Amino acid sequence: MKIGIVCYPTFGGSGVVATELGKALADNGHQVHFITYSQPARLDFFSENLFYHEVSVSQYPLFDYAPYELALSSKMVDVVRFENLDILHVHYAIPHASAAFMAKQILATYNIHIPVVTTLHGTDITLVGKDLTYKPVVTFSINQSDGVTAVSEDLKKATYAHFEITKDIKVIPNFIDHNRFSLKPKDHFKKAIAPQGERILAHTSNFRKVKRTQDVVYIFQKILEKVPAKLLMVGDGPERVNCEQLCRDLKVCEHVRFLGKQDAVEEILSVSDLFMMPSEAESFGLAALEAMACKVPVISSNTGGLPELNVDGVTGFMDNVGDIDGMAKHAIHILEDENRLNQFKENALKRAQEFDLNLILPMYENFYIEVIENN
Ligand code: GMT
Repeated sequence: MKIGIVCYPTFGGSGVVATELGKALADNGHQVHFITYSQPARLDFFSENLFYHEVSVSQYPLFDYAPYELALSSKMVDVVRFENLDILHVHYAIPHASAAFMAKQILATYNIHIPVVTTLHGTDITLVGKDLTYKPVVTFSINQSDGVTAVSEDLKKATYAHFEITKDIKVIPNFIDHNRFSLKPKDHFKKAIAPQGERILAHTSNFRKVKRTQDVVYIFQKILEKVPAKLLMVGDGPERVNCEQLCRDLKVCEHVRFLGKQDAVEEILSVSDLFMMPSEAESFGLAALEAMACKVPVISSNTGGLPELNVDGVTGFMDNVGDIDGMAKHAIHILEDENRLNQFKENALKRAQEFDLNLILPMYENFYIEVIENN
């Protein structure tokens, strides 16, 4: 198939999923055309089946807000027409689904009928999408998509709850490439971080409010009272400064490292004993799956799609959002006993294998075929 993929080209979960999906489809012999405003973060190599079309927005003094969505629709029209695409797959509803709708209408005037698949990722529904500023457009463009997928059952339920959706939504969970995310021998790195054999805890996110990153620091302080440990905070975003300040206030700075945005997250996860995801909302929790694939158990909140990934008492534990004491207690329970920790690590990997790329990729391929045939 010739597939157009539209996504945010950033480190965010939806962009990562879209890019990894495109790469895997290309490896499987499909021709994949990325349509975004800059080269996706994980697409920095050459492959004969991968193409990248940059959307550039012309500036004009009249524009306080340059019309990105129009530039995107125009680029979609261009790529579909001249590359003869079979299907457009847009990730994150805003504004990609509505831009695709417009492109579809324009293409129809050329007698080209391109089916559009929209994948809902989370905040496009639970946070931004249900805001009245965007809701009518989001509802309309989801209903106008020829196929709709969501990354968890919970997100599917939330979509039906918040919007008047007339379409079937197919759940296709996120996936992991075990070739990249697996336990790597990084003992020298582990020794440098934890010279006395301390346990290593990790958190990776975009440090937005929804991630409750300060909870990570509060939980860590409680763990430190019982178990010698170090904390690695990976990523960057608006909450990072508050977390740094909190570390100073709680006097735990010497045990915490803020590593900023990192490409080789799998290397950091490879030296970690426990991953923390206390998010307020999380439609899937891709970062937790990446950790589990590197044999790292997860302490998380029990919100959104996380119960579909993290198995309570098996691959980690889940507590209510904001239950810092509960999460600390469960973390200590895992960390204080070597055998127990090893069992949780094994369980985490086993669970992650259920989300192997090779199992999930055919679900997308079959869905594309179904949508194309019904178009
Ligand atoms: O987590 C974020 O803030 C980024 C966001 C995105 O759309 O890039 O992530 C969402 O999509 C990911 C990939 O499907 C999911 O794993 C995340 O759980 C989801 N985030 C939220 O629902 C908050």
